[in-house]
Amino acid sequence: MDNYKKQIIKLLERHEVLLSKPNVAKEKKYNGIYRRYENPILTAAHTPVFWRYDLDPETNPFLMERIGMNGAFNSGAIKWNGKYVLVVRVEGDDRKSFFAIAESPNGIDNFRFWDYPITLPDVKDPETNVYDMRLTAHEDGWIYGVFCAERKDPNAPAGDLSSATASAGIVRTKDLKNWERLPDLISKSQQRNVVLHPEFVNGKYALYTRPQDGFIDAGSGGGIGWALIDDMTKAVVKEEKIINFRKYHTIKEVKNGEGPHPIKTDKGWLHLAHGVRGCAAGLRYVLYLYMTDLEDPTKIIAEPAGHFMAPKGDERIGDVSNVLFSNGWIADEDGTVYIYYASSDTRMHVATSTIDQLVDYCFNTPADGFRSLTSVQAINKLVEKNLKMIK
Ligand code: BGC
Ligand code: BMA
Repeated sequence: MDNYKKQIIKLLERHEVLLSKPNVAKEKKYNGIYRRYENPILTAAHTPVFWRYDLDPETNPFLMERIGMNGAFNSGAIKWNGKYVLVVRVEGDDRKSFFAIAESPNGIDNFRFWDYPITLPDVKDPETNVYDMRLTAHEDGWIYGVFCAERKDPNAPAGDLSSATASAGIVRTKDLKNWERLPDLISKSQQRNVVLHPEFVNGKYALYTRPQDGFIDAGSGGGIGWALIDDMTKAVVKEEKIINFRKYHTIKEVKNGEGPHPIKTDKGWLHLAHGVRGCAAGLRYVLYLYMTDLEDPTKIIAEPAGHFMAPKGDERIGDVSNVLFSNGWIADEDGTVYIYYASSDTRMHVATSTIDQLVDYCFNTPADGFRSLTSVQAINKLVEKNLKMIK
């Protein structure tokens, strides 16, 4: 065998070692709420060798990487034909994001990308960049993907090459292979983090929205919104109300957004969201949970104070440091919840819990009193009760 072939075999073997590495829970760090795992489940290095290398000795005599991958993060998730399937935001070295499917037999390791990334059909006004798809198997029979479609701001002054507009792109599929592109959501404000609720509400589709005045600035509005939509094939936000607000001196002071669609439980809809605050290090993204009423999904019935998960250890560092972001989770029939979260716009991780634990967390973690004093009062109450138990 010639040397070139041997090098290719070595590349593929090393890749296989990475993909098949078993993942185990960090039991020692278990906080009673969820388990983190030792290894990221997906990184740029998990993308197929044949996406990155030209394997032809004629055209690539040095066997160099031709198309570099920069990250694999912010993934939508769905259980599909018994497999744990992610629609991953892959970002190339060229800063363009695209979607690609990776699947695992057990939800915690052995994630493998399908051979080709998803080629999205275009809409009339083609976007520059796409990212952060939320998947919803809707009761209408379609699987929808709602994602952010970003374009250069046509009204930006000459020389400003950074201002952009964000809108919600929409696709649907029945098999995760053929994707039908629908027109982008029409809304008077910019929209990122738009998520389709899985059930009809009053006979209409329901969207969690995140209206913003500008691309980064929430402006006077912001918060997680709610809008009823007549027709997903020409979706228009007519009326929008904020159901989960930003608030001074909380983990969601600057912005917040819905993660994946909420999970239906006996006690209400269980939501996973992200909250953002500004600090000297830049924006800090953390995850939080809240619950809404089963009959009225716009009514908050529980919201624990603070973050549910924040970047820890290696998670803190990456392309955009100090970020945890999640737009995918899977609730299994046995009540296990697989939380797929990304760290620092670089890699994907999984954490596991159960519906019962997450619901208990939501109802029994003290709510925010919004002052240092109220936080101390919450601690005192617990101390008083506990001391009676142990003394
Ligand atoms: C990036 C996103 C980011 C957004 C707002 C986009 O250009 O691709 O990752 O969320 O800007 O900062
Ligand atoms: C956002 C999100 C994510 C990203 C985060 C941090 O606004 O939509 O794409 O993880 O910024 O860069």
